[in-house]
Amino acid sequence: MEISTRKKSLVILAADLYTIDELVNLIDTVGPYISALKTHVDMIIDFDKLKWKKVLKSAENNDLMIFEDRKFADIGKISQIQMGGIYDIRSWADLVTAHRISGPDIVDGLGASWSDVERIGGIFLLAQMSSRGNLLSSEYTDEVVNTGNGSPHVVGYIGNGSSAAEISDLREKSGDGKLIWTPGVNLETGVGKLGQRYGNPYDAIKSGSDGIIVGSGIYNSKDRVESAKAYAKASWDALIEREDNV
Ligand code: S5P
Repeated sequence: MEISTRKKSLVILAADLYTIDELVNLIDTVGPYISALKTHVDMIIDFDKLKWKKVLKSAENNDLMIFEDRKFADIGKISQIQMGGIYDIRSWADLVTAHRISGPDIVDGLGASWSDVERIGGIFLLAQMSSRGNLLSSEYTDEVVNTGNGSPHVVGYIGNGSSAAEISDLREKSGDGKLIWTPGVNLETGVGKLGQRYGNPYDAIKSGSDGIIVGSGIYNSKDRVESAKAYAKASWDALIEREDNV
């Protein structure tokens, strides 16, 4: 939120591109208008630990936290080990996503993996999803919030950005102590590819989201800078209006 306030942007960039150079180019282009960088490191076809440092450097230069959207889901002990491995996520990610499906201990496993390398990081638990037909029921969301609100490792929740009603519901359940970040937002709302659903970024923030996760809406647009600015403005205007109404 401090970075968001400095940049007047609640945009988390979903940088879903396939090569390190493309990624660096995208970050350096829209960096000033976003507040965090979301990666899928296992999508990168030319991953190399040394070359990856270019991405980390670019994120640092642009004042961005790094959010690896690995969606960990295994038992606590295995998730802890998976934070290492070939990508060594624990050594560079500030934030990661995790499912609550295997039980509450996954959050301690992930927390321990950062301790293993003397770092601290935060977890976003998937409380809702934007894709149609997902199995994250309202009762499941309750369990996610129970775990998350009771854990110092969990800094927030992923909510369904395509539905203002679901975001309000999640905000009511989670209270004010955790962040809600929402994918499934696009200035052109509607249906995306392969079951992705979209809602409006302004509506998402007005309903209680603290960060909009935007991918194709920025990297697929003809003018990435203008597009990133438009998402930043929509998100910031909505936050100001929301806080004015409190
Ligand atoms: O429910 C979800 C959770 C996530 S983290 N729905 C999602 O779409 N995401 C992620 O958000 C997804 O992995 C992708 O990186 C991004 C959405 O991309 P866009 O191109 O649809 O904006």
